[in-house]
Amino acid sequence: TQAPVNVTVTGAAGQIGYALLFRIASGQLLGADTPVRLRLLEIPQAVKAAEGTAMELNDCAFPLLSGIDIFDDAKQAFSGANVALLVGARPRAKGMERGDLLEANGGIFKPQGEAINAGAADDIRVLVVGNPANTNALIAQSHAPDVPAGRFTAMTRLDHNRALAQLSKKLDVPVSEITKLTIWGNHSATQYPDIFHAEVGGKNAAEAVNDQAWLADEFIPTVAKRGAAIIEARGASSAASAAGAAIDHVHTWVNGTAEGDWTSMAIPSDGSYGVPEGIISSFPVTCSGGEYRIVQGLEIDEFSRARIDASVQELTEERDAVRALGLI
Ligand code: NAX
Repeated sequence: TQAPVNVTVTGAAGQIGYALLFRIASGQLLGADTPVRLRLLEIPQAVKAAEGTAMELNDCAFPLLSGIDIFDDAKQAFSGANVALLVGARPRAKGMERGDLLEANGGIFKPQGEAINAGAADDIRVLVVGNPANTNALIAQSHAPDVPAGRFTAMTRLDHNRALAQLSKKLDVPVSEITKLTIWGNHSATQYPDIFHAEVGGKNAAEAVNDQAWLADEFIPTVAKRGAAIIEARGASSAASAAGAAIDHVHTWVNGTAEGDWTSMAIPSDGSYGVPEGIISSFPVTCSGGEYRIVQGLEIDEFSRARIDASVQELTEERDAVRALGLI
């Protein structure tokens, strides 16, 4: 049997953590043959709650769960980590300016990047879920100079899955028939869900929809503002769907995309599609052998170009802001 894979999860006592940990422990993150060891990181005030979750995890008697350790120290939590899910973050409080928000998160993601640099395993793969996810990933990445930059990613898979769900409803087809959908840019309201290259049962999705007004006035805003709609309805932000997307992101990264399909991941840009090198922006990617690769050669029309540029502009502004604050 295989040696257990160390999975570090931050924000373990939060609502996404509660939805995520049981799925990791059951084998859905890395596969049904891979034992996992959980390393949970929380702030001191939430360690007790994390211990409660660990009790429940033990009570599930998951055959693949080989142990749980709980920490309030980042260096210890990331020691030996093969996979790191950075979920804990500082939410925007009332009246908080963007600079304050970025600074507060810098105080979390800078030491976590340093801890990953100091002690994570050589094959470490990082997914940042905590918002502002793309820029938090950039902060962590810039403090881990010995880790290949591409190992730091941020989550737009929830946006991708939301777009799949909306398109599936519109065309009355199962999500399993939709391929090659793309989220471009930032995990924020400026994100651009692109269906122009997507296919439905082998046909072009935009042609199948054939409704530009729906695309511009319903589909794109519905996907981009789905998080707010969930809060409005549920009285709490997305948790199980966010956890599901985190599972999907890592599972796809490790196990690969299906032939003829791709997914969306926010990754350090290599300059593809005019996205400035180094910012962590969402792209269409294929995964194979544990590596991702940006899908090249897609034609980007004016409609898409303007939307990609707007989201990328927001990311460069966030990067400039954290740079001015000395966080990267
Ligand atoms: P909760 O507030 O329920 O949980 C966050 C947990 O993080 C808390 O238990 C807190 O104690 C812990 N935490 C705070 N600072 C920490 C630190 N320095 N080290 C370790 N743990 C720390 O939030 P939850 O609903 O679980 O959401 C977590 C994050 O995911 C938020 O930033 C949220 O905005 C973000 N989201 C990102 C999404 C995405 O698609 N990228 C979608 C869902 C979600 O909104």
